[in-house]
Formats: sequence, structure tokens, C-alpha cells
Amino acid sequence: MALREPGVFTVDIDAGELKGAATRYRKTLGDLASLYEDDAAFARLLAERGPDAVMYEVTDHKPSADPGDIIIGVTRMAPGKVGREYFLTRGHIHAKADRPEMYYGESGTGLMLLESPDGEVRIVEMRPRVVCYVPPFWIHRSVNVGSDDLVMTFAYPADSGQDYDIIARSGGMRRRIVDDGAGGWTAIDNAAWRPRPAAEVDALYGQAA
Ligand code: S6P
Ligand code: ZN
Repeated sequence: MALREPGVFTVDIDAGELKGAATRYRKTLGDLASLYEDDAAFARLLAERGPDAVMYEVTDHKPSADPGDIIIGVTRMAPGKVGREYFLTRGHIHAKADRPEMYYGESGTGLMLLESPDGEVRIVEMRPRVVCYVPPFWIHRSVNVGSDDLVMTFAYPADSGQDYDIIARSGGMRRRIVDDGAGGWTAIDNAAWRPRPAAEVDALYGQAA
């Protein structure tokens, strides 16, 4: 049997990347329209920084998409806010929804915002050396609530895939993470959020069979 060779990479905390990893993508301000509550604040930031401003960047090693294999990588997120809302990733549920993930805090302070298909919410505070286990079936989004880059290492099953549309279909995630007025953060209800139809929830959980 032809085995794969071991992979060796370096987590470059200052650069916020996995050195030696072959794949990389960036999400710019222009890519993230409609994720934030305050359209006017988003338009102002867009005018100020331009659509190509890098909001977050992922470097990863994807050896294959085989069941049982893993993808490992590093996410670096810039700090900042759109209006009162802290910078966030698009967020997703895994396309194979029963696939989990782990995140490890390297630098900066942030949150892992989690939402179950039936609308339960959990928030995990991330800082260096904190490991977050994202269980199967949880929608997950990272939020940078600090004033520096948030850098996290992650690993997840190689056949997971990502479904981004689940968040748009419900009018966003149920909670938004905003400035509490004292330099910290607080979670508020997203007024546009709609519960997922029972058939959609059942179809997701049906994937566990
Ligand atoms: C993939 C994993 C991370 C995110 C990355 C960017 O399952 O959770 O690699 O892709 O943190 O977030 P997003 O929501 O834009 O994929
Ligand atoms: Zn994921």
C-alpha cells in the first residue's frame, strides 16, 4: 500500500499562518457584505479601507478529502468592528454535518460562536492555549473581540466540507457580538434571525444515521 509521507509545518504566530502549507485563501471586506447588522457602518468602512482589505486569511494542509483523513491549518483574523459589531468569519456548518472540529488559540482574544440547528447558542472564549472542541452539528463562526490579530490553529475531518448558506437562510446567526460600551463584548439577539424549519433540522440530524 502506498502511504502518504508525514507532513511537517510551523505555526508562525506573528505571521498568523501555517508555514509550509500549500493552500491559502483570503477573505476581504468586499467578500463580507451583508454579514453585519449595520449596513451604513459597513459602507463607511468599505469607503475607508476599500473592498480588497484583508479581513481574515487561512493557510491549510489538505492531504486529501478521504474519510478518516484530516485537514489542519491556521486562521488569522484582523481586529476591528463594523459599527459596534466585532469582526467575524462567514461561519458555517460542515456539509457533512456530523463532522467535528478543534480550534487552538495561538494569539489574540476571540470567541467561538456556536449555534445548533435548533437554535441553541454557546460561546467559547478563545485565548492562547485554549482548545475548543466544536462538536458535530454545530454551526461555528470566529469573532475577534481583541485589539490584535486573532490567530488559531484548527483541525477537522478531511471530508467535512462547509455549508455557508445555512446562516443566510436563517437571517444570520441568532446572536451578534457587539461592543459592550466598556471595551468588552456582549452577545445580543439578532432581530432578523428565523428558526430553521423542522424539516431542515431533521434532515441535518438524519445525516448521523
Ligand atoms: C473549516 C474551519 C476553518 C474556517 C476558517 C474561516 O471547517 O472551520 O478553516 O474555514 O476559520 O472561516 P469560514 O467560516 O470563512 O470558513
Ligand atoms: Zn469548520
